[in-house]
Amino acid sequence: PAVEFELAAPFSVEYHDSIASTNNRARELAGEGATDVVVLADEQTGGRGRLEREWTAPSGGVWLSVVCRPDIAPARAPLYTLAISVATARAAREAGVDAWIKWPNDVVVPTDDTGDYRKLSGILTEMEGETDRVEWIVVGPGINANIDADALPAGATSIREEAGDVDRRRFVQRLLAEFDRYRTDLEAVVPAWRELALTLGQRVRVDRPAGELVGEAVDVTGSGALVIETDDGRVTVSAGDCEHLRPV
Ligand code: BT5
Repeated sequence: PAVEFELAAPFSVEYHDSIASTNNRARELAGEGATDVVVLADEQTGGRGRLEREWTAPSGGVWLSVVCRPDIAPARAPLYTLAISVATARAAREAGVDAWIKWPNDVVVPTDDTGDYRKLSGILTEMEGETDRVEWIVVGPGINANIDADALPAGATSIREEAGDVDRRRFVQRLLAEFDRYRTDLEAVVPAWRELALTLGQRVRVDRPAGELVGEAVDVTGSGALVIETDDGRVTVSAGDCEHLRPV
């Protein structure tokens, strides 16, 4: 059964020991008109990644989804993903992890200086709305917190593996405070994001429905799209068009 408690104003929290997917529950609440509600779970049995991929979410993680109803155009919604990745990376750093952001939606820990990394967190952002106005946005970060690496897919890491267990309540508190600060000051998101970005300056390969792209990641635009310098000039890729990005 869900337990409700106050965590970080202005958010109220609905906590579940186990749930299929916090994003599914948050979408349900969003449909009922809820706002500033955080659905938080210890374990997910049907966690979702982007593009219908699976998200492994055993007990000990921080699996949460925030329901927001901002008065913004849908084109600015990716800034919510960047904002929560900034908040996640900062909270992870405070827990002692060498956390960096990999565009568009991962928080990772570099393994060496070749650009290789392990994934600590991923974000699933979903929304509904008209062409000119967002109805609701659900921002769902999943963070491998107090979990052994062998309970996670290859290429993943956790706060436990990197720095030892974290107080999850404090971690969530910190994450939500940072997120709240940036969602109310969207202009500050991209500058903050740049400071934490592993991707900028890297030579990357991006898989898109329109085909593969190789070049140097040079910047993000004001709406969170990645600018890549290719042999044929600069190309901008939105998060929605990115199936996969890896350093090459
Ligand atoms: C993501 O998708 O990275 C978004 C994950 C969002 C999960 C959160 S948890 C709270 C909320 N409720 C949900 O149901 N979802 C959100 P994507 O970029 O598609 O990456 C998915 C890929 O990451 C998978 O195909 C695996 O390769 C890998 N993966 C799966 N589980 C992982 C984990 N726990 N840690 C690291 N990598 C993982």
